[in-house]
Amino acid sequence: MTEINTAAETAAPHRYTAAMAADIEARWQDVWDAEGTYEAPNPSGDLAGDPAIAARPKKFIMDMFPYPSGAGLHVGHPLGYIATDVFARHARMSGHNVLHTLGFDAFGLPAEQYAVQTGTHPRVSTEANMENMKAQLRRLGLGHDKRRSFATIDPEYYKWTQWIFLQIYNSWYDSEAAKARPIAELIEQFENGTREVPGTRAWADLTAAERADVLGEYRLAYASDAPVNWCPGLGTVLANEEVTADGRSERGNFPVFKAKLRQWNMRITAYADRLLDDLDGLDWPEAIKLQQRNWIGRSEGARVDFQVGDTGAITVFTTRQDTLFGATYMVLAPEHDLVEKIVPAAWPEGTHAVWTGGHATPAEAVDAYRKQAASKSDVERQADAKEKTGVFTGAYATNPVSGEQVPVFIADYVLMGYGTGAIMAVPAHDSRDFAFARAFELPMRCVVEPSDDRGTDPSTWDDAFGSYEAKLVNSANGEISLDGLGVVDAKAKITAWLADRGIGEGTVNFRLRDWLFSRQRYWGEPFPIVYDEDGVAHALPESMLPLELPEVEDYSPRTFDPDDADTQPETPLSRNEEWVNVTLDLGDGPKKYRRETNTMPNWAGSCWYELRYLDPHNDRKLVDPAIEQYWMGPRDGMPTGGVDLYVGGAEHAVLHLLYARFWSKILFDLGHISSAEPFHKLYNQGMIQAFVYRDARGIAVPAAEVEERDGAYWYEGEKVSRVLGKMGKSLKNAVTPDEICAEFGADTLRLYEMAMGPLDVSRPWDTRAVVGQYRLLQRLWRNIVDEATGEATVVDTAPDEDTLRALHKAIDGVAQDMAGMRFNTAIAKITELNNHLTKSGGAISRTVAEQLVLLVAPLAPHIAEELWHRLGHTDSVVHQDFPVADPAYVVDETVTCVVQIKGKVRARLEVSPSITDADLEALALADPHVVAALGGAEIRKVIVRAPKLVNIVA
Ligand code: ANZ
Repeated sequence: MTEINTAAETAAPHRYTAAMAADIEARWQDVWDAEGTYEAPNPSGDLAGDPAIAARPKKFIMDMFPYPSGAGLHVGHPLGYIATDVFARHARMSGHNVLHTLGFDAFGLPAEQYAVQTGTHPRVSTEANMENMKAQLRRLGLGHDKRRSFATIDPEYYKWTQWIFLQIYNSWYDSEAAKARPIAELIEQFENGTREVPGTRAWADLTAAERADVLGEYRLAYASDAPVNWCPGLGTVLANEEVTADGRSERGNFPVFKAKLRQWNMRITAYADRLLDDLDGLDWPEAIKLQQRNWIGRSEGARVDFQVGDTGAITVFTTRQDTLFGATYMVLAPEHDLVEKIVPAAWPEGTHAVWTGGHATPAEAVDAYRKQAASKSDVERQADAKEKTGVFTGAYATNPVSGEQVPVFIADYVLMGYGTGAIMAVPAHDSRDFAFARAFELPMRCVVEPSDDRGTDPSTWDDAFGSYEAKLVNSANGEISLDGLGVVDAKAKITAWLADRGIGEGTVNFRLRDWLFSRQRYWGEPFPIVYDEDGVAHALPESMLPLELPEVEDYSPRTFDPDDADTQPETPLSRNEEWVNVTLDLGDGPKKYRRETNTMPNWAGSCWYELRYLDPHNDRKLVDPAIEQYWMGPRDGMPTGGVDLYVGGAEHAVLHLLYARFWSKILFDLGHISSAEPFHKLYNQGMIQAFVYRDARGIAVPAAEVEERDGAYWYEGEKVSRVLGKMGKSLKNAVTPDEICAEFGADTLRLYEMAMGPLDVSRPWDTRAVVGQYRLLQRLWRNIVDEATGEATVVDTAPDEDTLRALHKAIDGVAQDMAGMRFNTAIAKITELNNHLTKSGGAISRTVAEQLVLLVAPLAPHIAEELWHRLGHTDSVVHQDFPVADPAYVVDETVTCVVQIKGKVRARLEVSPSITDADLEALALADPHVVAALGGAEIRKVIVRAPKLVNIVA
């Protein structure tokens, strides 16, 4: 405790102190819980309540829910929770039915890593962590509807996560209708012949396994053997979104390799266009929209076929089909299937020595190069600065417009997972191709005339000329000429020409890949899938959900040497024979099955949790349609519906937000919900940063024990350096909300966090500054309560004009700030009003006191509730109407100020009655009439009598 609580307490037993705050806060939290103060009624169902409240306009205000981490909360974590709470309280006081609650995202790697490190079962450690966090959060007085809270690990919750998985598994994307449809409708089309069955045989002639394979090509959740990101260090595969730009795991920072493993995927690529298009209607920060657009990465271009003798054609994807005449060689990704087919037995006559890599045959060269490429990540392979490597396959292809035979290489700068895994190389106009062509002494042809003065001979250039702002040259054969056209027109012309001849077509390519959906971990939702004796997958019927995660002794992931790419994952659930091997009746009598032993990724549970908040106890549906429609359905300005406000960190720009949007769209298509988007408005709060102090060795020292002296920082007598960084245990600078609540109370903490600056800006924590907000609450208290008796000191006489103006200006400003989430300026206005009342002296009017308390209520709800009751009310402040400003007192009253020069009136100014002498003097001297009258004469003296008179002696 600091010196704030002194002996003065004895003289003033009813002063607002930390002890008093603790008492008030605990008392009201209990009352709120007991009375269900924050419960928001649904229009129907088990959470239906007062129909008059359910008839109000609704607001669904949500935070990104927390992981129950072992470290507990530091003061940075609740910044967003406090902000949504203030916003929700204001919305509630402004006539809305407000849904605000918080659950826990409790499956997944972080919780599991913690369990493994501490040697406790993840359920035990996760539940303990949740209890701890719940207590920490409760202390903050957050107005959550607790009936709606849950954790993603609750079987009643993940039953529906599994159910949604089955919906996705049992649907396909109909690209004509541009929506998901039940797989049964596809089967019907195959059966009755309205859709052709891929391959040569009829549906009726296929075995069950063959049918399953065909359907697997359509299902929105499907198993595939495509190369995946394998992370031996974590012992699991990862989604592209979980791999960093330098090819390592986002969690743990281990190397990630490409490996062919059979894994579950979600066909998110089917939704690429809709995920892009619907961004336009969302009220999200532009930066986040841009990140999603880039991640989806829509590229318009063309596919073009290059014939390889009579072996077949190599299809390339290019965004610069206009440069086709300049394609002087080709490159296949080393893993491309065509490579084996085109490689000849021997090097063709006269093959350039640099192209062979010193190998005796093309097959040998290709083999050696493939091995080398496999050990690199996609990012390493694509690094611009890196020297280009590759090898000639021995094959040539025909450029379809120039008719030239161009050599075909394999090189790691071409990726298998993008476009067609093959490119036409245009070294004169693409930098990577330019570098490669230089290294391998390949020809270059300029087909877009450089707009600078480098000329048209690429052999004299330093780099490719890649600009779009130029005209085509050297691009004509007997049938088509692009010469003289701009890039855009040339593209259109060549694309049509290729399409006419059936050797190309315009196409759109996406960077987005399907979402790798299985993990080799214990702590996740089990898949509701079993395999029969032929290995054919079967969905469990809804009646068998939830499929509970078995209690096991050995839940640890099998991890490997992080650098050993040749390892194979082992799922913890597979060690559990009794659980894995089961006899089930799936409708055709009891049979033996083997369960899927992968688990879902931690993103699954957060893909749809907003929906469950709406109707958390429904055991027949994931959400009742009428209830979903009420809280999230489309409405004016929200054509795709969604949560009214979603607050969280910007780090979730792609992962969680993209996955959740994808699931919403599927559920929407299948008719389960009316909102095609989960989150209408997104807001990213800034971070609370903290100073990090480091000793001479660069090691962080405990921030709380550092002293400031003579402008320097000292720890145990040693000078330390100070920089602003993240807050956290590892940097020894974490401050917990518990400490601050103990020292000042939760209301002070709430006010301080909201007052620190604009919500979306990062700000440094400064424990010494917290006391400022504590003092504000003390002054507020003293303005209303007698510190000797504890009684309210207000009087029933009407406030004076000045006070009315101060009050209504504050009301007006605070209301606007609250709606605009500018809580820092709202606090400044409340402080100003409170100071005005302090200065006026004497008891304040009851109406002023009451309205002040109502203004404070969203920000500091405990002290507001206490003062409200001390003012004689018996109902909660939470449900009072927020004050409304009387416009008559809001407009600034002005007075006319006369400006005289040498005794003559030269100007009249309309000014505020409270203007200072200095401001008034400045205003007068800047007035154009005054400037003109002075005509540059030297000013000898200015006499100011604010607000009415300025006298200038020149
Ligand atoms: C010829 C060309 C000429 C290209 C030129 C570019 C400039 P975005 O915009 O990202 O979609 N490309 C295609 N598939 C590739 C793969 N699997 N691995 C590596 N590169 C690939 O990029 C499309 C361009 O990237 C394509 O257009 C292709 O090179 C290359 F002056 O084709 B271009």
